[in-house]
Amino acid sequence: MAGSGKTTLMRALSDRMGVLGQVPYIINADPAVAHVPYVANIDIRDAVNYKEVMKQYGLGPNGAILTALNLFATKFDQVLELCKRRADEVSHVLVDTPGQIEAFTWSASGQIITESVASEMPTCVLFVLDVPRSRSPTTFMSNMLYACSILYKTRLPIVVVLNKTDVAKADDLVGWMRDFELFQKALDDDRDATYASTLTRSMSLALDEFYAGLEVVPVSAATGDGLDALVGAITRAATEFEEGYALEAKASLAARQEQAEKDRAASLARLQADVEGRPAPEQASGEAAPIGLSDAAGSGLRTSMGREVVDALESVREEGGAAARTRGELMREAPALGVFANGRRMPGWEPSDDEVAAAQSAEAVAAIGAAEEEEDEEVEEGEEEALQAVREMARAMRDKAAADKAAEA
Ligand SMILES: Nc1nc2c(ncn2[C@@H]2O[C@H](COP(=O)(O)OP(=O)(O)OP(=O)(O)O)[C@@H](O)[C@H]2O)c(=O)[nH]1
Ligand SMILES: [Mg+2]
Repeated sequence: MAGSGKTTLMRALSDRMGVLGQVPYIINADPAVAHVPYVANIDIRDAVNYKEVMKQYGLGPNGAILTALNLFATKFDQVLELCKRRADEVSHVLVDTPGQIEAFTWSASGQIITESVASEMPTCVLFVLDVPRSRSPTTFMSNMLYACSILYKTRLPIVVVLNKTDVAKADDLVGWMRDFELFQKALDDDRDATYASTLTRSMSLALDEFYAGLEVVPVSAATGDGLDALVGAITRAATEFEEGYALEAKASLAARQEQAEKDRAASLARLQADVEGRPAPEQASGEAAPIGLSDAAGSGLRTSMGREVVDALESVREEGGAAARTRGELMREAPALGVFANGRRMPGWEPSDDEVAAAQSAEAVAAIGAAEEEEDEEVEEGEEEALQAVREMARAMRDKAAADKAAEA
């Protein structure tokens, strides 16, 4: 859900995984996020310039998010290749999604991305809810409806993550999910009984058996509470995936891949037409059109805890977290992505070896600069070693580039 703390949770979860000796690899699939508090190994913003998409295609923020995601999805096979190359080093791949649920769950590109990931590795969906904003029975039920729709759409194991428990306890919500009677009682006690609560009661009768069995974990991304339980739930979901979902996924994958291939071709054709200033070919049926939410949706819904949360996050920063981020920095894939929408090289785009080498050495030099600046701050022991490795790598790259240049001359 928008503003429920997905991005903050990514940071907290990856830090915690680092402490537990796991190596998370993070993909940021939100083109509109201004700042990510974690190291994104693959960042959609390195591939698609969202503001440029708004300008070039005359779109509002939500349309641009969707178009940027479409562009990213057309290149997702390359993203997966990058992930696969890291398979031996990495324990988990975490994907941070855009806030508007429609933009991901109900879009063709969201589906392509989810299915592509699920075709390569055990996959589960973390459905993050904002506890302080979900405490009325009606809101709770609409969230359960969302959870069921995600279940229906993705057919993947779902973990319901009840976030911001530092602000409000999640006991009621867990009780409502697990015990039908408790929820009915809450509805009876609801003083704002209206038409909506009658609808809510009917929905609970129909949906209870679907959501009652879902994994649910209360957490606070700000204080780190509940994260070990979340890691445990993710591990169980992976087993569940392998035992059940994978078989079904494999059976239907071929058909879906064929459809995805068609969508991808149609999307490429439209983009090509756009780039060449021709009228766009007709939209293939079944593919999602840009959603029409008002620009203010999302930002207006956000429960902003701002500074306090940032401070709290800093206070739960642990050794492993810092080391995980340093390790993440070593695996940043920015140069391999390139800005394809902006540079108009999207169709058939492939960076040349020289481009990759140049970008990598520029990156390494930038990493040195950043590392040296960071040295003022307290640098943990493990972090120091990793930084040393970055520096050595960068030095070697620079020396090699200089030697190559000299040899050429
Ligand atoms: N108190 C508290 N605030 C939180 C917690 N997690 C996130 N926040 C705050 O909630 C707001 C939204 O957090 P984000 O991580 O940006 O949420 P998001 O789901 O990624 O937002 P979108 O990507 O825009 O949908 C920020 O102000 C965070 O500081 C938490 O566990 N406790
Ligand atoms: Mg976010």
